[in-house]
Amino acid sequence: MNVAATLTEVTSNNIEAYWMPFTANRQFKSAPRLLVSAKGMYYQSRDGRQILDGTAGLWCVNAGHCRDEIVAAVKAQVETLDYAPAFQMGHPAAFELAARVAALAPGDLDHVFFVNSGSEAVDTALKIALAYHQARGQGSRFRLIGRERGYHGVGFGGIAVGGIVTNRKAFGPSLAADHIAHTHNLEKNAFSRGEPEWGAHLADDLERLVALHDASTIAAVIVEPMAGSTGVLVPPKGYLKRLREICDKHGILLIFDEVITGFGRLGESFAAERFGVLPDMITCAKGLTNATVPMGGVIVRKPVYETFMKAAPEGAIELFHGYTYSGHPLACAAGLATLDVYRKEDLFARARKIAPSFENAVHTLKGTRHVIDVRNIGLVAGIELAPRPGRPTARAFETFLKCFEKGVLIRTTGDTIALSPPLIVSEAEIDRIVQTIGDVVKSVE
Ligand code: PXG
Repeated sequence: MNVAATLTEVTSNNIEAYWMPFTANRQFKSAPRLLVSAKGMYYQSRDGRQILDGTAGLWCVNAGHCRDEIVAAVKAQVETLDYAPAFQMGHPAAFELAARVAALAPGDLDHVFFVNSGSEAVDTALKIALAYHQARGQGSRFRLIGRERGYHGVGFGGIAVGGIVTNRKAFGPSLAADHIAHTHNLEKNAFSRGEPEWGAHLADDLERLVALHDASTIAAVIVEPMAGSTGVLVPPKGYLKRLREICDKHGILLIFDEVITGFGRLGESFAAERFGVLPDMITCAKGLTNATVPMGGVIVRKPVYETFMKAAPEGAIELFHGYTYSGHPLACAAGLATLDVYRKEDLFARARKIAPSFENAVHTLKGTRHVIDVRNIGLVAGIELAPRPGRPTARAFETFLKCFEKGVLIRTTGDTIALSPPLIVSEAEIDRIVQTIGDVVKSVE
């Protein structure tokens, strides 16, 4: 047992105060699952078990846990410069990290606005889109388009364009938003490997919204190039290209929400590169710092940034937006060290190389009781189970609990198991994850 881990105890006296996010609080607190340390591919649980991480935390620890180089960089930074004001002041690491991220991003995506999470990245990108159109005299473009089943975090902007009903229904009306159709279709695409053949035409749904609202009212379209949280929806072949074309035709900005897909998850630095489609903005977070310190960013194409620089009077602030912790020194140190690890170990290429083994392994679950689909791309897979009659999500959640008991961390969303292991995962670890899921799924009712 790690000594530090024993210092703080969760007891019946202190378990109540923490209101846990996206968690069934009452159920969790009756039987807590606690992690106390981590290294490489493994967590250690409070009861001293090694837990194989099949999900890179929450899709974020792409280089594996507690990497020495990243830990050392954060330690050195906190001893040197703990904080610097983010407005009208700067510190060198923020500039260096922005330049490094811009160099990784494709095309002329070469300016970076730093934030502290994926949700803030999304809200920032949406605000940039609205202000961009205003700066070039098209202020009537106030509408934002997302996609059914989309997840863009939990800010008011993100839930306006998001398409997951439970995340929106309690929070009232917000921004002017509408949604194109999602791309999920089991009849056509079940058990596809990589990008499904069917469905490029679903991008044309954007034309329906243009006809309904008129292009002159639409500022931007935001989609996850591969939808993660909703249960791993891989874009159909040609779909994203078509979306790009329709946006271009109507002067609409295209935003890729790459909070999950950024930093190697699909075997390239960004999904934009993987799919050969250049959006106007990319939102990122998670893998940017290997989740060691919270950080997100919006990567913006040169003409968008230049529009702001040209529109504002000399000496004026060009964008009235920012956070106390934008470009926080610790996050920047973690980000720089993380990008060094990715480069030194060529981890994006490693993900690309091991992806076929991962694909083969997850598809061995085809034919297992309850499994109605397996889909995958890069180091992501979705294994969809038939819902238990009358009790949707119960079968998948029970699978999650039993896998955890067997020492494997998976993630479930609805009735889909989502896998996204750190990019350092070995073939043997992939096999163990898949084998455990297979055994458990067979055993649950
Ligand atoms: N956009 C996308 C595409 C995301 O996946 C966010 C924005 C919000 O990021 P923050 O940092 O504000 O949480 C996300 C986050 C899951 C899961 O298991 C996914 C996310 C977060 C937690 C769990 O599906 N994605």
